[in-house]
Amino acid sequence: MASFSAALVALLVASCAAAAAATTFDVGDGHGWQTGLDYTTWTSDKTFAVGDTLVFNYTSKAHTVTEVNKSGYDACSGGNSLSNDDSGATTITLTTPGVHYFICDVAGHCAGGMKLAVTVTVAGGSTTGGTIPAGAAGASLVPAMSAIVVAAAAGALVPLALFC
Ligand SMILES: [Cu+2]
Repeated sequence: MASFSAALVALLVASCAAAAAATTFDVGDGHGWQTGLDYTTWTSDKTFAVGDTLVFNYTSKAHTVTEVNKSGYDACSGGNSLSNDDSGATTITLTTPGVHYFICDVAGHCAGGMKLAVTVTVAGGSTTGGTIPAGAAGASLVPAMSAIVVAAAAGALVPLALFC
């Protein structure tokens, strides 16, 4: 029984770590935040969840990272910005699900490609009525659920609560 318990604990720890894992995305990867890139293409193969972080790297004062609403994004207007930074290294933690919009508010830069829209899903794969991409979200949920079922069967709900 001891070895079974040890295995169970290891499974729980691994599951909790997987469920809680947040991803840090370097916007534009090695290219950073600049004109001439297509950030729609950059996001196309990525899944963003609540708790993930976006890091924008650029020359300080040369660009801004301005969070806007959809109309600001569509019009390339930072007039009603939700946040704004031009420090050169802007870190944005995605704290709410839905679509988040970012532009560069330097004249001409948004039109030149510096606009980013990311669709943020609820971590763990539950849905709030939206647009969960198939695959990635569910894949992390299933092992976590399995661990909970196993833990319940073993009467280990108290340790589970401690670990998560
Ligand atoms: Cu710019």
